[in-house]
Amino acid sequence: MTETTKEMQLIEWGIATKAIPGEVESGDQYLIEPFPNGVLIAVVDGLGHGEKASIVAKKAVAEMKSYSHEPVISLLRRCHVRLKGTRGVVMSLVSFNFHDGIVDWLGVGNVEGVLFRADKSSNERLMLRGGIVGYRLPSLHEATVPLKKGDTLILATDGLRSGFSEALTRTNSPQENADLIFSKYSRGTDDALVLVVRYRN
Ligand SMILES: [Mn+2]
Repeated sequence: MTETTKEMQLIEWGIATKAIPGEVESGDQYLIEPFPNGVLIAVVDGLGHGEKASIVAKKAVAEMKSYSHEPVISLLRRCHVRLKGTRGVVMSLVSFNFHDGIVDWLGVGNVEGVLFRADKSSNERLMLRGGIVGYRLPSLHEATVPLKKGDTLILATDGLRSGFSEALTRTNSPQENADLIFSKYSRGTDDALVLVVRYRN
């Protein structure tokens, strides 16, 4: 067992994604990368769509992969520096810290994030700030909320209509929920991606 395999076993996740009709490559990309006592989860939407957007989004994902243990603000700044001179991306970053039982999260642009409480207390919504990573960053403030077993995170790009989180069904697996949300809320006019991650009981 590698050092961070146990962190991946603490989560269960599902993904549904599709490129805009007529394109093979999608500008919507994601990352799930463990680190000691945690997991970094990110969804990146390259501006525009198709191959050119995909190349830029994959650059951001590759940049974060080696530094998954770092605070989300520093990861976002790394991506900003790496993507200077490109068309840029919007992105949301979520860091699960199992040791402290917290989530740190941060979003620039419009990749929406919702954290569903297993205990059915009110859900948390990721605060998004306007900007384009690689071009112009807003002032960055991460938010921190508690993380408990059974909580479910949903991240979705603007290829899905808002309100997608209403489709979440608690008895479904993350993959079933990703497929359900995608089928109900995908616009079909842009690259689209929804990622569902559950902290196992
Ligand atoms: Mn988009």
